[in-house]
Amino acid sequence: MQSWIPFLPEQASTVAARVDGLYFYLVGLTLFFTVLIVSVIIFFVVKYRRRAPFEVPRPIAGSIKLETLWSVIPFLIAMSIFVWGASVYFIQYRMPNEAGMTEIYVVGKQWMWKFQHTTGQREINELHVPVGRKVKLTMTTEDVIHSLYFPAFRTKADVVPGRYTNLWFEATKPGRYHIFCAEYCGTNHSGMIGTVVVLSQTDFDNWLSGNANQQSPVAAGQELFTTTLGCASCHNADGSGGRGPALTGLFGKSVQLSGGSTVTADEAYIRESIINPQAQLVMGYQPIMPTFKGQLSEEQLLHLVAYIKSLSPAQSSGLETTAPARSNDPQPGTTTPGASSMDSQRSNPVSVTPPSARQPGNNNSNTAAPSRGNQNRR
Ligand code: HEC
Ligand SMILES: [Cu+2]
Repeated sequence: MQSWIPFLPEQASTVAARVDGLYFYLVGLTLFFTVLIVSVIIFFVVKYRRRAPFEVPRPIAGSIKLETLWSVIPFLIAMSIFVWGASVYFIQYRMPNEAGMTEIYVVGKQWMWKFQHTTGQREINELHVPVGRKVKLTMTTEDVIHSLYFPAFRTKADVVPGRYTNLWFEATKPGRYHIFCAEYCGTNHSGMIGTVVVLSQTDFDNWLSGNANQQSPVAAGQELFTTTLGCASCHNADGSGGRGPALTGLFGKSVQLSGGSTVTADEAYIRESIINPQAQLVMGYQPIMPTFKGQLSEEQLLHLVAYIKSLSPAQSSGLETTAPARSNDPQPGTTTPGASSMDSQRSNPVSVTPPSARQPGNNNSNTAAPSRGNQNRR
């Protein structure tokens, strides 16, 4: 299809052909009706042209048969688009709940894409993935809304401040394909591009081992948890409880909240528990956990989430990309972290976070707007 008309990017994922099929159906329908209507217009213009200066046309009383027909046919056509579209949508956006998916963490930022593999390898504006394996992306952004778009895979999803979204794909052809940001995000939006490099499984394994000297997200999260942030003074590092609840087996479990409601502990819930612990109090516990808002970068938060997930045997969450976040905080990206960390000290009788725990890279957390000033930070 690609070769004779350079109309669409290469089809390089399992959903690409389905998306294109739907697309061609829509284009075909549009062409068919355009041609039909234009021909009928021309035909009628000629056939019913005025032949005499004072000609009066014959009145038409209407036709039930005709009216039913021109209601029912468009209805069926519209429904066929709906059913077909919905089925492709669900295949594309429902996260396959499979063990052994390649997991990748994504943080968008004005104006770059940062990727991290579960084995620790970091990449900027370049992403290496294996062919023929399902890849799950867990994504967020440090500043404004961006949208991660892989044209050759026919898939894209927004990344939203304060929220995790997910995307999956399975590449079918080794090669190099475009990555775009598909959401206008400021001056250099058009430069927020990259390359996804699809490798055979052996090449991918080689690539991974060639870049293997980096700390994995789980290890980084564990370090934050036990030493840097002192979470372990309340939640024991082995996962058993202390002043705070046990975190072993938390991920995927449903949690009883103090209001009596329950919530499933997914990535968004864990993030919220760290950023805004008072928002959803676990039943039977006092609100003594300090907020860590403004003290952690999105990457560090992802590392903590990865570590807490690793304390649970079943890893895949089945989150959908469109799952709404439960955040009570409408725009965490634009709050003033300095002010909230002052709050945290007031509402926090047992502050266990020494000032030195702040990462040097995060000192900017005292400035209000994270976007403009720090674009060269990392
Ligand atoms: C001062 C003690 C304390 C510290 C320090 C602390 N927590 Fe907590 N944490 C608690 C308490 C108490 C709760 C239960 C009440 C609540 O939900 O806020 C809790 C709840 C949680 C929950 C939700 C648990 C569940 O069962 O739903 C998570 C996740 C969590 N903490 C992670 C962390 C992380 C990560 C850190 C370090 C960045 C941390 N905590 C630091 C006391 C603490
Ligand atoms: Cu962008």
